[in-house]
Amino acid sequence: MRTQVGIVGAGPAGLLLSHLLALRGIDSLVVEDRSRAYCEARQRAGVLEHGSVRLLREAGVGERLDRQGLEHGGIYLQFDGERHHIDFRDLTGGRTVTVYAQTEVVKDLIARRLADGGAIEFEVTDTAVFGLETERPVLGYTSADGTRHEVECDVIAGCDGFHGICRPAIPASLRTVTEREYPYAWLGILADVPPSTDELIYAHHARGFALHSLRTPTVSRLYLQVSPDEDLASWPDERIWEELAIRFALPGWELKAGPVLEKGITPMRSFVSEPMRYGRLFLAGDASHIVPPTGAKGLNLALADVAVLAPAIGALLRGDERLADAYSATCLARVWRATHFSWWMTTMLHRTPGADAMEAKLQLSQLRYVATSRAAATSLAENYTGYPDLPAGRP
Ligand code: FAS
Ligand code: PHB
Repeated sequence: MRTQVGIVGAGPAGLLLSHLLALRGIDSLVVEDRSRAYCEARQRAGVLEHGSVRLLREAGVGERLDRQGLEHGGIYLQFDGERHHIDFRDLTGGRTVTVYAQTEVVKDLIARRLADGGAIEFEVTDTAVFGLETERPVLGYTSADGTRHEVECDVIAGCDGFHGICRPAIPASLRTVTEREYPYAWLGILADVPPSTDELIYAHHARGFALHSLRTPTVSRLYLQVSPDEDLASWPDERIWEELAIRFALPGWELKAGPVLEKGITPMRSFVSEPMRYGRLFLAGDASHIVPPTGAKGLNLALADVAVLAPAIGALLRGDERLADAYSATCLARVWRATHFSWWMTTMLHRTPGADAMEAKLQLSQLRYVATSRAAATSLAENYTGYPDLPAGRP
């Protein structure tokens, strides 16, 4: 078998890349080890940056996003018994974010690829990539029916997430990993209850961080800081709602509770593996970098990587390697900006277990500065809505 671009992973990065390549008349094959249903139901991100919305819209896959996405003009920061609105529109000259779950982005992209006759193989096993230093790299996998395939490609895109096989295919001697694990995690719930807020609330509290997000006008998404080794079984729904109510408590405001549809614990780390290219292998998204979800950046970084990768592959296949040579540096500039912002939001809002009194005092001072200084609030708004903005133009 043969294809121009072999793509490992049918998450947002792999699926959008396949679509952007198809818009350029470039054929690809996506191989995914999970089922379609699993990929479409996997609860992850919820917020799209201004540039991501435009990218999906310009790529012709934004129709449902425009109908069902919830545009938000800001967020709330809550601390020390106060809740402050950070007005993105006012601070950034009109930029906003849109609440539209990653599950919906994945559904839209899978539907469009299949409608366009795109090749996606779900439930594969034994994926392997080799010959990466040659101009004919090979993508190997065993399809769901047990058939072994070795597909000759011009390029391979490693879009297989943090636990994938592509990053390790780059020789360790050529990889630089910079990482930090945080001493806390997020316990997240999806709840069948209308949100108690119009926009997201990021709450600093002595007992730990809490986030009130949402999915639709009738479904809420909330998170609370727990320890990394927390036992989910020790958090029955009632306890979760009680703890959230404590952390969001504000006179005259009430948190509505309801049936919990899903719950899970997500560890938190900052992780960057450089470079993002090795010969004819290009990494995109979580395969190369992970950010703590406090800055709502992970999904947006994945989309931004492939917005750079698609034209780079197009030029490479026409014999012009300049964009491909610049791919890693171009993406890493944005990755490190988002990594810093996500670290800044995380360390400002989370209570480090065993920290001294100084930490909370410094955090509260920082939060008050952001809530009262236009310059500081503009920095948060600029980064949260997406900095640098994705360039407009052909996706
Ligand atoms: P993905 O991990 O989404 O996709 C990789 C795909 O590759 C998966 O479908 C996987 O099954 C497949 N794969 C892996 N190995 C393979 C192999 N050997 N062969 C074939 N296929 C293989 N980001 C936010 O912005 N906000 C959040 O709230 C948030 N919450 C998160 C919660 C969790 C539990 C996790 C893990 C991540 C969260 N993220 C969040 C980050 C997340 O949204 C990622 O940034 C986003 O999924 C990145 O997309 P991809 O790079 O496509 O990777
Ligand atoms: C979400 O809605 O899942 C979400 C929103 C903002 C974040 C993290 C997660 O920072």
